Amino acid sequence: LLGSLRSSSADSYVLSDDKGLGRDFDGIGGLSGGGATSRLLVNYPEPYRSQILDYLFKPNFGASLHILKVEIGGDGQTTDGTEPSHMHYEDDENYFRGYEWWLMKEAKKRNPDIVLIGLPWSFPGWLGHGKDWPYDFPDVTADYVVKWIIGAKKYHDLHIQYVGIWNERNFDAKYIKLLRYTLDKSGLEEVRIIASDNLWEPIAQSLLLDPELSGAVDVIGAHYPGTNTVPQALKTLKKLWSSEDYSTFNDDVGAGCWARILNQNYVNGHMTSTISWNLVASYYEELPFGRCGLMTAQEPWSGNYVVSHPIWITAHTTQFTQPGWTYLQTVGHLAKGGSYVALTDGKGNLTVVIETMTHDHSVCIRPPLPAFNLTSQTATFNLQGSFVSPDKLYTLLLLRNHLVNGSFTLDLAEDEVYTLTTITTGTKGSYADPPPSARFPKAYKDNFNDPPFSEASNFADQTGVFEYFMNTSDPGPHVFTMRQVVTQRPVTWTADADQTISVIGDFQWKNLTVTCDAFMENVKNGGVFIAARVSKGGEEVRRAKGVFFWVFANGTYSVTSDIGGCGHSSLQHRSFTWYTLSLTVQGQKASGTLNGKLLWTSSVPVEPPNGWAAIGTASFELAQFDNFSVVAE
Ligand code: 147
Ligand code: CA
Repeated sequence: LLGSLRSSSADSYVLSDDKGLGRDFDGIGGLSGGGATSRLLVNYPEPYRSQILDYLFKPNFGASLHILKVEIGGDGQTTDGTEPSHMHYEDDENYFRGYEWWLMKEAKKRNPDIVLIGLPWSFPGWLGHGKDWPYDFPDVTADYVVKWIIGAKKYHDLHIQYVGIWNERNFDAKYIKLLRYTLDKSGLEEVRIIASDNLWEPIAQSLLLDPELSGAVDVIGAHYPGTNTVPQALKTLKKLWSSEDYSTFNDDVGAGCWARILNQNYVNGHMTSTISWNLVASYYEELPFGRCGLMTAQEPWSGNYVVSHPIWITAHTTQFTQPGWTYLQTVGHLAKGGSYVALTDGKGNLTVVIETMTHDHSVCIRPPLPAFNLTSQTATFNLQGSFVSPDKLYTLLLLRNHLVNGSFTLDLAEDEVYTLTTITTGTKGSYADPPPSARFPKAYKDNFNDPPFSEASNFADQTGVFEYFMNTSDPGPHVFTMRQVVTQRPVTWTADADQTISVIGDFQWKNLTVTCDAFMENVKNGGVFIAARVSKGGEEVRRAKGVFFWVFANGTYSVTSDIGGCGHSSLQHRSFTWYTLSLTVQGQKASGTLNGKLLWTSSVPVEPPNGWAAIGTASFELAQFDNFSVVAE
């Protein structure tokens, strides 16, 4: 490093608190959900699962995140799957569904100070009373959300510090006020409200015009702000957050995006928190936004995971600052491109983060990034104000290198992040390499008898919610099953299918046999399917193609090439009993058996040539599944 110290031709910058400080820093976070982005994480075997959690949350180890934001599951499709609601039905309450409770507890175990945030995307259908809208009965919605916060405390000892309104959808001023009122009267005065997890407007203007609304809201959360805010938002004097950002493939360009926005969201946009969608890419890569997480953990069957570069970009800020620190006013752009921020704990500690990301190596998924130039450069930072008081000599740690000085000069290369800090506890944590990557097993079985979570391993619900179920009255072999439990179309966030579907396996599968026992609880209008070569999930689930074998309670069956397909063939089978369905797809031929007897053979379209296996129902209805198996070539 000494070799890089220069005295001439350097641009100089002041780091000082002479004129006071800037805004309070609120932390860097990751978002699990919106939706089902942590689905596969929970199925990882130990020690890999704990290692992944350490890379995300353990202080002074990896990303060491300050904030965990989670989806308040609402039974609807929310990007990469559905997450279960704590109230599937109006008279139902259960705070042990899904994996977000578990994830929050694991995060808190590692970092007791982690800030927790909840935000709904979809809501269960009953809450809309038949309308695809959560605000006609705002008291019902407020009560529903507050119950989730109370449940977090009561059943998991989790203190939710912030709650949002409706992700990237309309807000309703009356609802926000009612939410504030409901929180307060439930003894949750300290829970703060973020609004509106969309654009800066119209929430900023609404806050300026409505003092009561302004009194209810603590933080303006904007999504993908492109590092900028708007004058009206600044005028509110509220905290400004990038409450969802990043969403970029986690290669080096994704890491560059993350580095640039972590600094510039404050430098340009006065934002004091940035939250990554998503926390960890733990969903089938072929679902929407594959690998758009801070790291990748999408292979619980192999144990393989990848500590991607955004983890270490995060560490550059998170390991050397904490929520409660304060930005200096002396932050800004570098003369030849890039930016620097400085933060202090007010007790003499100082952290400076410098990023020099070039345009092409820091493009995020959105919004478009205007052109800019950046070259390598030499920068001198002059420490002033309390940072040069004679009794304090700062040891600034440039990752592994030390320099002691009242001013320092650095050669800054392109596409780098530099942290200079008085904090000496940071480390680049590591574990031995995880097992090598492997495809999903070609022979796979689940009898659903041994529930590790509320949902079966590796099944990724794309519409509806499939949960472990116990038939206490069943005398036969189907005591423990998996049951589709959503009986009404949710208040949707995106285009859920009209059928329910859970996908599993290797998207590359072409030739395979899928077998599953199924039981229709809807004696009159029920219908179930098993499928192969399923081509789509997430927000495109309505357009899923594949080979679908349906059996209906009215005694008919059908074979279709897409999830919405119709066409019934008659068959005399009894309803209200268990069936064993089996589907074999081989090249352009398919066949189906019912209870072991060949029922049909058919040719199948060339497209799609491959895809997941799946199970599901013909509508939002109760149905059970058991003894699922796949044998793939
Ligand atoms: C966000 C959602 O909030 C997340 O659940 C997830 O879907 C994420 C994926 O990038 O995106 O939704 C957005 C969708 C589109 C835009 C912005 C956010 N957009 O086109 O600007
Ligand atoms: Ca079973």
